[in-house]
Amino acid sequence: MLNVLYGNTLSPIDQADDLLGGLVFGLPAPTALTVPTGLSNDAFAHIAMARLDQHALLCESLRGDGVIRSGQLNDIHYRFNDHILFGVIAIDENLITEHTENGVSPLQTATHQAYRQIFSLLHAQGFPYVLRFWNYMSGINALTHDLERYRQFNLGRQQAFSESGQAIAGNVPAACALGSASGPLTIAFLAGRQPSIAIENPRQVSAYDYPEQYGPRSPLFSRASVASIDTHRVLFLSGTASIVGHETLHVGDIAAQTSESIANIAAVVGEANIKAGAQCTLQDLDYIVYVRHAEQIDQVRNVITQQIGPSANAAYVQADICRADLLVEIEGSATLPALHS
Ligand code: 3EB
Repeated sequence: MLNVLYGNTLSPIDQADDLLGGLVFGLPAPTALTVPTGLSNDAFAHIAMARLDQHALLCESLRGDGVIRSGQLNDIHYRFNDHILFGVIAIDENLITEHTENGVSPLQTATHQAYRQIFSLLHAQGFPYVLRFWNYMSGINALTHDLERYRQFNLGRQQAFSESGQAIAGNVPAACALGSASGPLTIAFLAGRQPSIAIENPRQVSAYDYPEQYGPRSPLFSRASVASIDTHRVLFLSGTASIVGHETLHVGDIAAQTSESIANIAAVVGEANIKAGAQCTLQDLDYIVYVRHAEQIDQVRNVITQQIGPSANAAYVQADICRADLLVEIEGSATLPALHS
């Protein structure tokens, strides 16, 4: 169902019929023309982030069985089968003209519009449960309109969740939010017909309960979700960083931030095992590692090799992280053994 291709994606694959969609990372940003047709369709997000561990694009692709249909609604391109729907929306803030006179930033408005469109599509198509969101925006730490852009994004996201009748605490989807080198606000999402199990981290304050010092509206995501998709179960590990309680730890120390992130991942996977019977180890996940400073990749990789193991399946890209003092963020996914009754 879910696989992350780490190989050289420039060699096309033959069977793309079961491809729902995915995300492609590269710098300059991949386009429909530079991604091999076997690995792309309309439901692919193109993210302007340099891959650090190989001279190849990174492609995270989602596969589904049975008949796959495609659609477009306003700015969303999506594909779906009987069980899941994957979609991508990209909104160019430069084209937003409304609200700016009230001090509402174009990014906040774009985020609000994007999430409203997503929830209305999912309602119309009968996939009410979002399992995972992927959020990418340029200049994520830049200060405009008197507010860091990530915090503007959180304002628009929270507003759209509320207006769309989505929970703003408790059972919220897994997610990541990262800064790209350029390009429009791009949000990918995977939704299903059954709720997933939201997992929190006992070492961390839930993101939806972060205090106001991190912005006027909290981020909305769970630390992981365990989704049942037809006969499969999948663990989606949200972007995980060096945060304990609600505070960033080890400011300026890349090795210690990586190690703390792995301790958080271990805690989240432990919770998933307890709360959802995930039976998952750190070696079972496929990881994407976002590194703020490209030259620090070796230090990050050394810690991952020591703590997860030499065979850790990790791909590395350069990205800005949503707090200026965070140097690394790690996300992952794993297909889990089926539940036996
Ligand atoms: C954190 O733990 C790090 O805003 O959707 C991780 C995953 C982070 C998702 C989001 C933010 C998001 O707060 C940042």
